[in-house]
Amino acid sequence: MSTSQTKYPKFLDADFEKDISGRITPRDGPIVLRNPHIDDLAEDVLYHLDLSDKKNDLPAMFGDVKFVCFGGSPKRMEKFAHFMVKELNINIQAGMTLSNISHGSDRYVLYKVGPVLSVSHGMGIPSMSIVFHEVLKLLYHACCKDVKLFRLGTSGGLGLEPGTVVITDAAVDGLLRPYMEVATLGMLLQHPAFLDRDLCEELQAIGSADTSYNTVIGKTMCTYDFYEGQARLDGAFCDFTVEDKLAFLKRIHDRGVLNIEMESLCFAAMAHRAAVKSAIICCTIVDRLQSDQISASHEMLEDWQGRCQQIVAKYIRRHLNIQ
Ligand code: R2B
Ligand code: URA
Repeated sequence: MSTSQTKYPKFLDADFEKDISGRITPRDGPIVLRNPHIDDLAEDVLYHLDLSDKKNDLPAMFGDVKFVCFGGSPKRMEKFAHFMVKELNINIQAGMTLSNISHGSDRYVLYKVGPVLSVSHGMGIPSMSIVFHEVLKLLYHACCKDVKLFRLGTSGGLGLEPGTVVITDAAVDGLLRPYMEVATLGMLLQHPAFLDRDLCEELQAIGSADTSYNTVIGKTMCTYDFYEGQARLDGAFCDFTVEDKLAFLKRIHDRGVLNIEMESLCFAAMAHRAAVKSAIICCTIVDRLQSDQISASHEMLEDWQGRCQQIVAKYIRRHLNIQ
């Protein structure tokens, strides 16, 4: 089996605008699927979301969606949905309540609050990949336009005070490579993980208005593991020394990596491939140059995660002209 990079077959090369380096320019407009097979399906079952383009009227349910906010934990995304109800001044009538639209699947949660979807993605690239495929198809079937995607998450920071907000301008893998490698038909395909610079800067400007914490832009390293993959000494296994760990973390820090988490590469690569504007905004919950263990209190963690939610909510309100 070949492990070299392979060119996409012609039919997948949708005519998105690209710059000289091959970077697809993210753009507004309808969601385009780079898959000619979808329209041949008699029914498209979005299995992990418990939705289908035949059994559900997806344009009626989701046609007005403009912002999709992803986050790891189902509880956190439920909380974010309730937070957005307040932020968007949505009036939930007596006897009505927000409900998890994907409750029949038990894999992910999906809440809709006006034009905002709040979706959980679980932990790691495989889990992120599944929900991203299905959410993108959902947006396509629903004929959504001008959609922006956000990942709100937690991460380990490098030389940053815990609670700092990091906005990712490029996601890299554990070897500092700026693409996600996917084994496809026995070949390794490389999908570049670029993000939209304008969106990064707008979010940073919003975050920087609150001077009680720092909001910074930089590279995010995405790993396939929380422990050895992130140079932790406190997993069940470890074959390296304290010095090895620190030398690695300092080396990646010198190359511009500000934080480490587990989904950015997939999220950025899939959004880039779809030419959809997207951003990754994570709080740091530990300084990895100081510690491996996460020992902040529950209240502290909630407070730090709330910072990302508030920045994204302010962005959404601004773009919906809500004062
Ligand atoms: C951040 O936190 C999780 C691991 O604790 C993982 O999903 C990530 O990216
Ligand atoms: N999430 C990660 O993946 N790593 C950390 O160190 C903290 C949160």
